[in-house]
Amino acid sequence: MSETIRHVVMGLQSTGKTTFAAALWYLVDSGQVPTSLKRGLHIGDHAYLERLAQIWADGWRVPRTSQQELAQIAMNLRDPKSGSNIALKFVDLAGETFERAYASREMSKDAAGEFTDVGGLMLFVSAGHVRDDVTLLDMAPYVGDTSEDVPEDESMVEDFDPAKTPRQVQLVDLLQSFSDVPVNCRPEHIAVIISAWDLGPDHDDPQRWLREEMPLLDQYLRNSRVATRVYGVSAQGGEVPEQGDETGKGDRERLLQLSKASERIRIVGNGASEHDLTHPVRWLSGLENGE
Ligand SMILES: Nc1nc2c(ncn2[C@@H]2O[C@H](COP(=O)(O)OP(=O)(O)O)[C@@H](O)[C@H]2O)c(=O)[nH]1
Ligand SMILES: [Mg+2]
Repeated sequence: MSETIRHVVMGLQSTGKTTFAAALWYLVDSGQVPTSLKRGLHIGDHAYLERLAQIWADGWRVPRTSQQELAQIAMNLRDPKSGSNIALKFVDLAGETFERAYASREMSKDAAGEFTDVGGLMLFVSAGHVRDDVTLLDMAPYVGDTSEDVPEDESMVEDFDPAKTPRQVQLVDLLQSFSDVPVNCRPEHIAVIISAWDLGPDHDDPQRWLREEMPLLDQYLRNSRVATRVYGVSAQGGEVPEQGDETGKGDRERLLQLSKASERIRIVGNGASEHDLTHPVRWLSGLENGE
């Protein structure tokens, strides 16, 4: 049997990774709509994934995951055309883990080990986050002359908080430092997944979104030797409430009316068919050539 191709899913907190895992599992498990990859060999304990997929199918937000829980998310997929087996592993950089690593340049061996010898990387960012890279230069036209405003009182100066570093800066730093020893994360392909695409722009060009909203990350990826693609994904299909919140806010009722829950899912870019979340995974695996 052919060797398993291994990919890692990563992104800062709250970028839609768990929701994507739940929707992807539901999609391949239910077989309601055609997908390029199918559910693969059974690995590990699926109970947790099944629970997440059920919460997703019932139209609730997936619960926030602890670091331990997320480490359990692993999924096998199979390419029916080539017979290849593909393993997807979801790694959550718990806010604290990464903030600490960003500032201290230290990371646990276990966490770092997840990124060694990966074939492809799925990198999550969210279209639902407000911009976090406004600088003093952007603000200057609105605040007038600040050249005299050097604070004399030390208590006026705030300490540097790595958590407030713009997300794209953290991601570029992460990709750059992980590519080197000791982590040696050198994927052949990177698929950038822009989640919450339903909250995103009024166009359907995820490449353009990345260029306009995260220009630093965009430039970094363009100038790297790694083949990169950008997809926009709405794994929830809209805004849904926390489990048990019956106030009827958001899009839950509309979403529940669709007879096939898989049809809530939307993915755009690179010729993916409307609901097929496995499209980027197949490309990451180098299985798209020769079609
Ligand atoms: N509108 C919308 N929100 C989403 C979508 N996917 C995830 N979210 C929201 O984004 C937040 C973070 O999602 P989650 O999957 O927990 O992110 P994680 O921390 O990366 O695992 C949650 O509030 C989700 O409800 C989507 O497709 N559309
Ligand atoms: Mg999560």
